[in-house]
Amino acid sequence: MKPAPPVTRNTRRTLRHNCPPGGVRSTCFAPRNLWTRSLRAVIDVILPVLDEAQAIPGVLAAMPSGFAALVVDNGSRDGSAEVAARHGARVVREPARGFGAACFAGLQAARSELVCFMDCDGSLDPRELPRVLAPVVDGTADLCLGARAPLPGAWPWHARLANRALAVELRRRCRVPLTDLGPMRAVRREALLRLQLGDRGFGWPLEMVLKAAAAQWVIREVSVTYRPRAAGRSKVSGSAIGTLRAVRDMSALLG
Ligand SMILES: Nc1nc2c(ncn2[C@@H]2O[C@H](COP(=O)(O)OP(=O)(O)O)[C@@H](O)[C@H]2O)c(=O)[nH]1
Ligand SMILES: [Mg+2]
Repeated sequence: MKPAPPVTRNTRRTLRHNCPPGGVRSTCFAPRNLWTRSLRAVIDVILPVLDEAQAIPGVLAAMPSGFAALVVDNGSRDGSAEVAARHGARVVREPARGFGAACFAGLQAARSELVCFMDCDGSLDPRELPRVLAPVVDGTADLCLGARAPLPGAWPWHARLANRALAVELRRRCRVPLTDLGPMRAVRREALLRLQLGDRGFGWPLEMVLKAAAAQWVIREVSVTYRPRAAGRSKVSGSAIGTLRAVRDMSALLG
């Protein structure tokens, strides 16, 4: 497969201008009856991992039946890949660094018709995956996100504020009905590949929503519990460097 093109100034302009003027569609591209068979298929769950050796066993143990963990590691130094393999996950090692690079590698390696994404730090409960997947299965959404309902201490205030502001901006620009840009997601694999996401850093989650909206996908969200990470250290919103990188990558997409 050809690598996705980088996000250029032109792509950004296209993203801005392609947001549907009348807002998102209310009927999904996928016909409803098409997905009934997917309920019986195993769903690949793409888990980007960077130094999560302590959290991985708990996350994998909570994976519901019908969902298969696909861990993508690109640079862990704590043996995360080995721990994940020992606990039953399929492991992909991606040489290119970056959060988006890991998500993209997982998407390419996945085999199921529908795929899910989630963080692997114990902050999200895999047992909530079926609820996030359901709108895609029943054909009422092309992309469904878990909107995080945080437990005390789960979310640094600055990250929560930034996320809400981003969701407001998305609603304003693209009329995407989201309150949060959450990491637990469900989507059709081939459709997502066709969106040709180009960001390989922390802009990946935002670019997914922007391009989905531009393609007039039906985007929905369901509430999911957000807990403090089980162990280890935050690489994104809980770290100054991670936050700066996320702001840089997302700002580049919003132009
Ligand atoms: N493979 C990979 N995973 C990453 C990278 N950065 C973050 N992650 C993973 O992405 C998920 C979210 O990161 P996290 O550190 O929890 O960010 P936070 O939720 O904003 O604090 C976790 O599963 C991390 O291990 C990266 O560069 N590569
Ligand atoms: Mg986290």
